[in-house]
Amino acid sequence: MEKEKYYISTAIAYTSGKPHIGNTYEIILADAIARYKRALGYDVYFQTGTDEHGEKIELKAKEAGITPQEYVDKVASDIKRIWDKMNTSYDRFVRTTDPKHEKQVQKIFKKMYDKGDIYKGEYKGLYCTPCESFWTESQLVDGKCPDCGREVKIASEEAYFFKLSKYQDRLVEYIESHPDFIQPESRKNEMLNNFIKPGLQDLCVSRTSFTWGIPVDFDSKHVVYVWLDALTNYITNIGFDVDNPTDEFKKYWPADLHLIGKDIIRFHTIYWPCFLWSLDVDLPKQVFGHPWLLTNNDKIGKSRGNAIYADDLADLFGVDAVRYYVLHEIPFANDGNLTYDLLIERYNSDLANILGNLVNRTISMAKKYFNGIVPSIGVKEDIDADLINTVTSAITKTTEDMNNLRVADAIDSVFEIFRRSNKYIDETTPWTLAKEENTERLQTVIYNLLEAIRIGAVLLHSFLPETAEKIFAQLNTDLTDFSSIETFGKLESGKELNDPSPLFVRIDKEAFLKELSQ
Ligand code: ME8
Repeated sequence: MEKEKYYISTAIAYTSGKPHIGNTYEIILADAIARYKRALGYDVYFQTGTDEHGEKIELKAKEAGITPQEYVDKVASDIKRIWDKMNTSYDRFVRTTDPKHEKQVQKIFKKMYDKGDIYKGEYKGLYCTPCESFWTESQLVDGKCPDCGREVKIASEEAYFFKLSKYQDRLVEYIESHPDFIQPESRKNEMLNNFIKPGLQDLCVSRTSFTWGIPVDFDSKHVVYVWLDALTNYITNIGFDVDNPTDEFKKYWPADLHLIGKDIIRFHTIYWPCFLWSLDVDLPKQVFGHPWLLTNNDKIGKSRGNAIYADDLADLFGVDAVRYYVLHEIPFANDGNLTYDLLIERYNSDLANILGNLVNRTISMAKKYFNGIVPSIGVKEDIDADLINTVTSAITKTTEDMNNLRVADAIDSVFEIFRRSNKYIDETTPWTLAKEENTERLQTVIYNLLEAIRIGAVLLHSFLPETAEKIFAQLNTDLTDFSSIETFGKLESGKELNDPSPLFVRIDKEAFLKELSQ
């Protein structure tokens, strides 16, 4: 049977500078979802990449004394390096300076123009250069850009406009009749009430004030507005063509999920649907605007001097510790907070204590009591059923959470298995059973613990792949896919375990922070 497809994308990151941990959170979140869907049996296509045009980048390159292309090549490779370092399993890393994308954007612009959805006019407005956005007077906050708080300038230029207004009623109707299109729900109301219903103005989709962009091919002093260029990445890179879309496009589009940050929901749920309708293309099934990661409860910003980078954190704590922290600490709809202090606390309590100790203790006991051979089930007691129930319901709950994009809840559901297993050790006290030479009972206890750990690791793999693989290696098992966890008890008795080695070594917080501040 052909697998059901699942197309997930992240935003494409600006190549204005190195991405901070907030930007990196997004690719890790997408990765956990993509891996989980693959584990469930979907044919996943996972796309990410970089957004490389615009005035800001042109200025940055000038400051650096290099060409914009040299500048974006450097930053894009840094972004890709970080995505790779964080062990993200994207299928394609796309760049908006790819000539194939550029060609398609020109064709798209022309098609919209020929259709009458793009027309030539004059633009006068308040423009925020860093955000590449025009604003109306009423959208400003204290006279400044509502997104970044910086000065805006009056800008006027001959420009092409896209007829957003034409699609306003259709957009309201669509959003209201597709309650899952914008997630979380609160964002949907914000879009409808604050942006769409008050009235959509036609959107300026070309610029003449700088040159680092895709030229409008029939009027080359104009470059295409960076958001029209950027948003179309989702279709151009899977083979969209205005005349002749490829089979890949027909297979994967519409995307199942555009995963983006809450600050760019507006672009994805207003401009993007209207652009797609103009091209007679279906809309993506869902746009999820994830919350932000803050540091010390403050927005992370390159210019604020408080940027923390994922690769630095990974060097200090390990890739999976960083993945765990960001996935666990940012709930579905509320911002999460990151400090070294909090990260070390989570690391010690969840990774070193709950998970690391459990695996280490269990394998060590199996070594000690059974020479490292997985025992078979002996005598059962009621308490076993409770452990097994917890494991079974955690599997169901994790999948439910993932289907609802509640990734922080899902990882917590997986940890429920590890917490319950630790409790099971306290309840059954295997060392007493050993002392009493109650081998039959001890066999069951150790078997159940090993199997609970294996099942936990199968689920954990989407979130902390490297850790899960280390656990599989210690358990010496090939039973690592979802079909192996349909029932409790598949771990093969008689197999020899490998030697235990600590997964996460406890960190001495005070000493660590002291050293860091020096
Ligand atoms: O917005 N916490 O690129 P970008 C979590 N090029 N997520 C954050 C964040 C934070 N502190 N700060 C930013 C762009 N993000 C455009 C996208 S898509 C067609 C074009 C998220 O590099 C942000 O919301 O500024 C966005 O989803 C992603 O990081 C890349 O941001």
